[in-house]
Amino acid sequence: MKTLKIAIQKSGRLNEKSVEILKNCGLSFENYKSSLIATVANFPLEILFLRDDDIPEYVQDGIADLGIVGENVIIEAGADVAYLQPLGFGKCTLKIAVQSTSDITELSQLNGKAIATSYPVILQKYLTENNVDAQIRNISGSVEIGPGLGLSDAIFDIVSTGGTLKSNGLKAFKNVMSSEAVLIASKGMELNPEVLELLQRIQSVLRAKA
Ligand code: PRT
Ligand code: ZN
Repeated sequence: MKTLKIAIQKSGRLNEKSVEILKNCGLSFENYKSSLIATVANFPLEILFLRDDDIPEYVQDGIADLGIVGENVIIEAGADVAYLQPLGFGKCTLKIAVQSTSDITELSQLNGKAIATSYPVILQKYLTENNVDAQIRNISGSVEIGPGLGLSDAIFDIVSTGGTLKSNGLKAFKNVMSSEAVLIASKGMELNPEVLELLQRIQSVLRAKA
């Protein structure tokens, strides 16, 4: 029997809930923070602990058979993977925001403006669909400080409570996509018997919670 590999986030917002859902499926493994790989004692499965950004590609390329990652990260990576199950955690919305004093109220007012983001692919697709010609500034973090520093006129980022926007003097302007953590598989692995067994266990954990 082939030992499956599942990639989950090593540390960050999705780590704890990803570990929890696997443990609730009855899987027994040590969650050593320093170890990048854990072997499940009672199921043919190994767990790889990775940066979330690397998970879509690992699954697409079959290095990992399964993965748990935010939908936003999969779409940004353009990964070709099978979606098996939304998991109900890591929920957020990707929004365009402007300074709370800004008079921008229509998308067309972003023409010729600069927008800072760590999600250039998702943003470009949205702007193109809406015929907006704006300059995208791709930065890897702390995009919220962009407008205050004069780096950009707007930002495109993940929002959950809205607290970060508020404390940086920003207001949400457009909702572009909503996202949550999802279980994905390499194309072709969806019908593997162990994958199906694990999927069924995850679905019953989710049903018990609902
Ligand atoms: O180290 P690694 O690369 O693995 O992690 P990371 O730092 O890239 O990601 P991490 O752990 O921050 O987030 C992982 C995933 O959680 C994201 O890809 C989303 O799918 C999901 N998620 C859910 C969020 C949030 N909620 C969220 N609030 N990701 C980030 N945030 C950030 C956001 O970027 C902003 O800075 O939180 C801030 C806003 O939060 P509020 O509550 O103030 O609105
Ligand atoms: Zn990341």
